[in-house]
Amino acid sequence: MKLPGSRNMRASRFVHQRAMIRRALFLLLALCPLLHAERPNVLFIAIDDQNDWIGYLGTHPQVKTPNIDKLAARGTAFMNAHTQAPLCNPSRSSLLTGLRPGSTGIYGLAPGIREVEQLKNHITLPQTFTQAGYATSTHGKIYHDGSIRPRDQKAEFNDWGSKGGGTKPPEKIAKLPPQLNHPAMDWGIWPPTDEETPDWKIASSAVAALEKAPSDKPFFVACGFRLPHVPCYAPQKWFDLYPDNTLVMPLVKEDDRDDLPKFADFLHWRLPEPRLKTLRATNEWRPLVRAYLSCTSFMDSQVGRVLDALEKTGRADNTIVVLWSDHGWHLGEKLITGKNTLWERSTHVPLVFAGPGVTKGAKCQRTVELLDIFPTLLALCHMPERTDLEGHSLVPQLTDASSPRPWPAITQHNQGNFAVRTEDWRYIRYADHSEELYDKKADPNEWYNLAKNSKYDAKKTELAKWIPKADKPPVPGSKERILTYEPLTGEAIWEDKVIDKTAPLPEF
Ligand SMILES: [Ca+2]
Ligand SMILES: [Ca+2]
Repeated sequence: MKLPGSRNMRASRFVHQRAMIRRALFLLLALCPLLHAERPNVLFIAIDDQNDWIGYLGTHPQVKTPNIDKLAARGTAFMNAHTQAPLCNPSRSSLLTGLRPGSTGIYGLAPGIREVEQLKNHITLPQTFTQAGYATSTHGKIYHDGSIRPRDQKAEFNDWGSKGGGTKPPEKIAKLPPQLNHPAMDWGIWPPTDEETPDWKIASSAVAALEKAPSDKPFFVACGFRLPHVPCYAPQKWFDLYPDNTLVMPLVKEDDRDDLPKFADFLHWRLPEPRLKTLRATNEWRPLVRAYLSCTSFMDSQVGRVLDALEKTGRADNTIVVLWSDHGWHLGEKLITGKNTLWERSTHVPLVFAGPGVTKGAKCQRTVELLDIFPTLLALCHMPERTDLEGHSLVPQLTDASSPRPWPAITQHNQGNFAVRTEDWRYIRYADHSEELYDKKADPNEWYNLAKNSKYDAKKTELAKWIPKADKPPVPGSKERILTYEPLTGEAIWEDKVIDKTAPLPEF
């Protein structure tokens, strides 16, 4: 006999079971992001001081980078990517925090991010992956050397691999004047074998991490190469790729600096990097260009070793590879060498993405920023979006390289000095409000500063609107390559010394 209400009881049990199932499904879905197998791996490759002399960019007719070009062919290569800061520590601090230099207040070689009060607890790019349960490791130079104290290291990456120690030749190879006695200012054939170089050791460390990466969770392997940062040393066979009598030298306009505002000098007022005049006087210009190209090719070969190791793991199809350089380097253009400028050779860098979700063999002409790497990786790896990051996901361009992107690329060097790069223009405004403007289509070498021509006033106003509001003074502890400007007195101060504005750009 059926009791009255038993149907109701069954119905209620059924409803209850359904609710349980629904709750379990909901819980499973909620946990899905934590199911590591769902997420792709990341191989994060950084290059130090690598300008745009990379095969796929077509900017130097001679440079040989077959491995980076191969990566570009199996992914989307950015033709117009720019750094946020033309110096290691501020560039890397920006990329890894996802914040512009004007927001971090980091402009010099110190301090590191964790010594800055407002950034102490900021979740960085590597930390995001570490906290999401990835097996994370760093090899070589990802953060600027020494910028993360040992006690803070584990919060960034689970494992810290080889930094890539190297050796010095018995004596300096480059014949520079005694005033240029900085240990890094050297270039030439050294050491005898590839295996003795720092970048070989860094690649080996990253290869080992790929080989032993646990199979039950995704990995994030960061591999930061040191070349072609000075000293530009590579073994003989890499120099053999560029015989001296075949070298294609950078184009230089001898009076190129005559139309620059004086403030342009102050950004690189006194540096260990030699000026072109010194290189010519010592017959070191060609050797430096040759060494830089050779080091780029050697570094490329080590990128190849790491990419080959990734293939061998069998996990390449589920690995996002991103390759970038922290900023460029002049080799005579604008009569200088080194970084610390707001011009193309300092700001334009290689940037390549490859892997799941990335169009193969595409070249994107949009101006993009290194700042975009962080939000792009979050999107590609199905991580929650962050509203505090200042870059923009490149997923639209990785899906279709011709997707529009409304933002220009902004580079900042010290407080108040900005470059705004669109596909057609470069506009520079210095802290004293002096300006430069280049028509990139008509003048790719940035030889003709149009800023004083009133015909371009509207263009300058349009571009200046992109200059970020956040423009912090250098944070406490800032040092090395710090330039400040006092608007009330008009004084420019380089590394704590007032600049004599009537003096020419120092030669050494
Ligand atoms: Ca660098
Ligand atoms: Ca000029």
